[in-house]
Amino acid sequence: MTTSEHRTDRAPDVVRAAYAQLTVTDLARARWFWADLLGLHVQYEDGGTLCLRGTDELTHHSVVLRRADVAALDHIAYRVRTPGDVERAERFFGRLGCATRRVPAGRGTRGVGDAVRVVDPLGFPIEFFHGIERAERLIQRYDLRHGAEVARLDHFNICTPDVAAAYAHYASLGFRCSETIEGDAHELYAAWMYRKPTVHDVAFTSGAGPRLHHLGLATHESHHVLRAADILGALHQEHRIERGPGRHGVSNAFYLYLRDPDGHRVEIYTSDYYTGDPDHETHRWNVRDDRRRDFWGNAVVESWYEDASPVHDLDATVQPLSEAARDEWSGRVGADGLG
Ligand code: 4SX
Ligand code: FE2
Repeated sequence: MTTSEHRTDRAPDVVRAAYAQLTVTDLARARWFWADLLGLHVQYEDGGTLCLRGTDELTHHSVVLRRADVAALDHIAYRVRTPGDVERAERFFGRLGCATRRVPAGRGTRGVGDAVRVVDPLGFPIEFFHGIERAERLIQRYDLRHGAEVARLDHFNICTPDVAAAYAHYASLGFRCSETIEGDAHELYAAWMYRKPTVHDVAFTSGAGPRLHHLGLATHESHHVLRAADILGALHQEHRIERGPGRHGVSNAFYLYLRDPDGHRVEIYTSDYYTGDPDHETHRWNVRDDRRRDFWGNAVVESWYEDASPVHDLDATVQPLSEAARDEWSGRVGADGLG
């Protein structure tokens, strides 16, 4: 094999979790939640689509909402380092026997250049792109900030029945692991993996899948997280607060989970840590450590373990689910005597 052939065989060089495209049933209600409450900036809108970005983001969007009859995940998208990495992604997933589709610039999501979409081995619709329209710098437009003042997309959290398989797949894509939740025999209940030097770009929650568990959106400070909760209380929309505010054990982030008008879950997340050193080690939590998901020991509500958004295939048809072997929800961790 020549050097150049060898190079095209490599996994694509993923830069970061870049955007998620969700379908929503009522765009006006979704606009209230994502733009007015969360404070995402509306970069583009028409009758069927909203493109949103955080105050620090310099690319066209990090959340895209598309009007449809069923609320689901259209796709998650990773930005790759070079145009050649888009082709590498196509070959990488083609070799795995996955469905792949090229989406030329202008034919897919607004602002995005040549891309490839795949259904990955875990069943998730994923786009890989390099080029994306750049957007006006809003970092110091304090006059435009409102709501929770979301700064940027931080991560995707996905439900999958086999967390060990998800870990192996993402490791083969060059992701490293910052933290895990494990049983006594090191069986995996959850894992956090990254390309950008933070705790994660993607995390896996053990459960029926493929489903989207949540999008993690970062703010600069914990008072922004509290502000989202206060605004919801003031508007008598407290039922949209699902879990928190609290301090995570895993990641050490300060957090709040909300449900949008269609039930999509979003996490407002701040103050995790740097992971970019080459010898950064995985931090492992035991599944019986009650600080793992909330450092102060507050119980996690059942809906957080049970509910998640369905996901589309490449033709926007909702995909069937496989059930999980492992269940972390307390009391039923008991399959192997835990809990
Ligand atoms: O609930 S966990 O503390 O395990 C957790 C959940 C940590 C970081 C996250 O982003 C998350 O969604
Ligand atoms: Fe999260």
